Amino acid sequence: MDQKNSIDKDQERLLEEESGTRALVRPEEKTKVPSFYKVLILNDDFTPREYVVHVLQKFFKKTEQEATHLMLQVHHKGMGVAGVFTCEIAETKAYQVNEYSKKHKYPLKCVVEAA
Ligand code: TYC
Repeated sequence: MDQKNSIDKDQERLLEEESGTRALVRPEEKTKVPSFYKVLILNDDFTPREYVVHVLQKFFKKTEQEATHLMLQVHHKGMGVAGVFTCEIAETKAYQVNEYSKKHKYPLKCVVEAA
């Protein structure tokens, strides 16, 4: 049983103890924990370094220094985390970067992975 479920059960037991009856009422609105997704940026042999820095600044709001550092990490290690977002935002960022790079005729790619 996961933690959320076991908390629900505890709450149910408390309600029963307080009222001396079986609980018919469960907490109405269950708050959902959002899932997070990483946008990975992949290395390739053709995209210019300055363009990668530009993309990281434009789409991931990195400073020039942060963007340069991440670009070099990706260049040496093969990939890096450009950002962590909820599912829809992560998919949108990756799509925007990939389309933008196609338009500029560079093979730069972003992919989304569960965080
Ligand atoms: N490897 C590229 C080059 O040498 C630079 C680069 C870095 C490309 C990071 C993509 O995500 C990337 N021009």
